[in-house]
Amino acid sequence: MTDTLTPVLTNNWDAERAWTLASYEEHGGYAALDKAFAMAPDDVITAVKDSGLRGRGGAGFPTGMKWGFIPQDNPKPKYLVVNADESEPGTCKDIPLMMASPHTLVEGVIVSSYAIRAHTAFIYVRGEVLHVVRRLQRAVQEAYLAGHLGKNIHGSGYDLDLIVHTGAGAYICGEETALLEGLEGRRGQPRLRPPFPAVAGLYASPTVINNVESIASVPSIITNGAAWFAGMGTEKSNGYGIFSLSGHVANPGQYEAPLGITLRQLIDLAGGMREGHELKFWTPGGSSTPLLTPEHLDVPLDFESVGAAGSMLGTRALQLFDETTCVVRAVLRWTEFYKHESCGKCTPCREGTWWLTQTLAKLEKGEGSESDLDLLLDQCDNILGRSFCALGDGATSPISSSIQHFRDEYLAHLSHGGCPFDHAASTVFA
Ligand code: L3W
Ligand code: SF4
Repeated sequence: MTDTLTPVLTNNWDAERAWTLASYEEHGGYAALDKAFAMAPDDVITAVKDSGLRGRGGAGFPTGMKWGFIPQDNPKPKYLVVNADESEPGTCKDIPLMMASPHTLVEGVIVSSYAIRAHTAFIYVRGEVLHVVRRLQRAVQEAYLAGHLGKNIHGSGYDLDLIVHTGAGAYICGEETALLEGLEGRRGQPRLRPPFPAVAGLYASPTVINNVESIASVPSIITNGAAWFAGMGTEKSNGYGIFSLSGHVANPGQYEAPLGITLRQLIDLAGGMREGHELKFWTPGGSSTPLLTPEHLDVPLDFESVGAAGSMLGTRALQLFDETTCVVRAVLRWTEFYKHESCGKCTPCREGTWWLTQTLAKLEKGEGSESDLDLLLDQCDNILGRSFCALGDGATSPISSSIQHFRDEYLAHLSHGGCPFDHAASTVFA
């Protein structure tokens, strides 16, 4: 564990015009390319495996292992797709990364595509963030003009085309197979897995899909070596990651640190909670990860420890709420989001998220009775593990965890005949 920051991805974010090719190259950018091209593609995969890098999009699947699943004896083209559809409530790391340093991602795409022997790569960006789309398009154009993309990159004989594709603003398109449906021009709904995309992905060809931060981490691993990356973090959760602090903290923002840092340490680095207030509950990785409380302030923020504490590390979207926030209202707002974003493909999620909002809204207004809490948990039970994709499961996380930790607050709504909180004091979910 550490109480210091390790800026790698965020290192040059404050540099003048950090997003330009000139600035990126001035700070050592694109140096990983020649190093990677001097290696056999399989050796690049081995380096990423040895680094211990695990997917930064929420699930933590080992990146090098995923790349190793690409069947190289399959004659079909191979594709790399970057999942830049960041939409999980509270998650706000990939968009700042792409705005501040789009070339880190482009360089990562080139090295990663070379490793899996892809000659076409896509960055799938959520449609609402036009400023990010424009910045990426400009970076890709600069990279082509400088010979970092296109034919015979750096004289290596390796060719790569990179296409920036915009989504149409559906949260479900962050699910990797729904994203592929969208990329192929169809309605974004998840596909059955297996087959996993590594075997049959885009246009039924072997496809690696990785999160922005995962791919952006690859150049530093190639430049500094697998051992350097593996030497940070914890035994099973190696390296560094961007922790996004939002909500009732003095200095919200991006804090890049080794995995295993605790929320207590991060709050100290962020100047504490807002003055005069105390932490009440928090999400470790966006609203799909079960809520934690001040009891968990010293849990190392790595995949294993957060799991053992009853939640998930997820995207390290640390949303902090102080004692002025009504947990029932917060959970209702998140549940309305899941209801709105449910793609409608499967009944437990499509119908279940509607029922969850009905029951929660009733409780939040202080109507109903204690038995509605059991009804709510029963509704969660009929969604969790019975839905087609992780959206349905995720929708139940804030509800079941809030009842586990804050049952009394739900009951207080019933005895008070409505919400006992002054929402204006909270400033979030007001
Ligand atoms: C080949 C196998 N590939 C697994 C691959 C799979 C995928 C990766 C992880 O959901 C979670 C979700 C959100 N052969 C394989 C294989 N793979 N077995 O490994 O797969 P999986 O199913 O564990 O997770 P997922 O479908 O990627 C991600 C949670 O993260 N989350 C994050 C949300 C983040 C956003 C955002 O805005 N960025 O939406 C938060 O908790 O709920 O549970 O590539 O193909 N045998
Ligand atoms: Fe669609 Fe929800 Fe079913 Fe996922 S769980 S397939 S989002 S309806």
